[in-house]
Amino acid sequence: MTLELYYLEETDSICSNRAVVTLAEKGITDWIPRKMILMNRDQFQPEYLKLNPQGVVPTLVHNGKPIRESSLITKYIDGLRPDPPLKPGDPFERYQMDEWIKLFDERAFEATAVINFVTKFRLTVPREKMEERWKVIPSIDRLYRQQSVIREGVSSPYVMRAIGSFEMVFKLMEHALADGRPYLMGDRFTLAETNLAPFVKVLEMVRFLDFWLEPYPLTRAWWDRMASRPSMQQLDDFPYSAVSEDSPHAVSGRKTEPEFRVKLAEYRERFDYAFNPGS
Ligand SMILES: N[C@@H](CCC(=O)N[C@@H](CS)C(=O)NCC(=O)O)C(=O)O
Repeated sequence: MTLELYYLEETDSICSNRAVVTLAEKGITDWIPRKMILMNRDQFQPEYLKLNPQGVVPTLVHNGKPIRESSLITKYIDGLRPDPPLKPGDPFERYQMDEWIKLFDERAFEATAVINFVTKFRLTVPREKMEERWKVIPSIDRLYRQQSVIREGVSSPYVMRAIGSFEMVFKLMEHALADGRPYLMGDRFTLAETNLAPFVKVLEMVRFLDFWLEPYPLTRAWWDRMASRPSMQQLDDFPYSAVSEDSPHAVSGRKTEPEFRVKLAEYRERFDYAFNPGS
């Protein structure tokens, strides 16, 4: 079999890292890395568009057949080998895991991109470079989101929306973890973890995670378990790692933190009643 992964080898590349982390958790090492660089416009090369017509990364290619969409890629990877299984055996539990992954796709993906843009991209990438990028961006959703976040900073409505999304995710996690389970699906580490942990990693990179998780101690402990896994730790060896306090993520996150905390407090005050699982 040949297994190729077209991906971004960057610590904050959330969709690619879902695939990279899942491969590591499965113990699959014989995959062929096809590294992409967005700034070089690799994603719009005709050969790549044949594999991924939307021009987004990652794409897994198994024996010549392309598999797209990061969460579907993780499921495909899990199906390549029986062990270790990264999904529950029971059909209802499998549905519950899929419900988590759907939530992460629908809410946490955009929220993470917004947090990354309102910090690192807004404060470290020259505006002219962003303007150039917007001239050729093929998605109206992405264009409006990036422009709003870069131009309006934390006042962008997308930032409040991102806060709301992660607040929903963390409240649901806190509720699920309340019975003492170490992982979202119980005792077993599953694709629910590999589909969320790379996103939460970005909150850590910009130094938002400690204050954001203050009201969510069980979710904090879940993250500490994630952060100690070799599959996650390998991400710190990639370019754009934020281990150093001088990294672009750490510096831009610290600069944004005071204003961001005001927005987080505002959200909690206005919308706290709105979403309380189990109450
Ligand atoms: N829904 C897709 C989204 C993939 C995606 O948006 N990837 C980003 C990188 S994280 C990308 O390729 N962006 C291309 C660009 O900005 O031109 C998935 O989950 O795979």
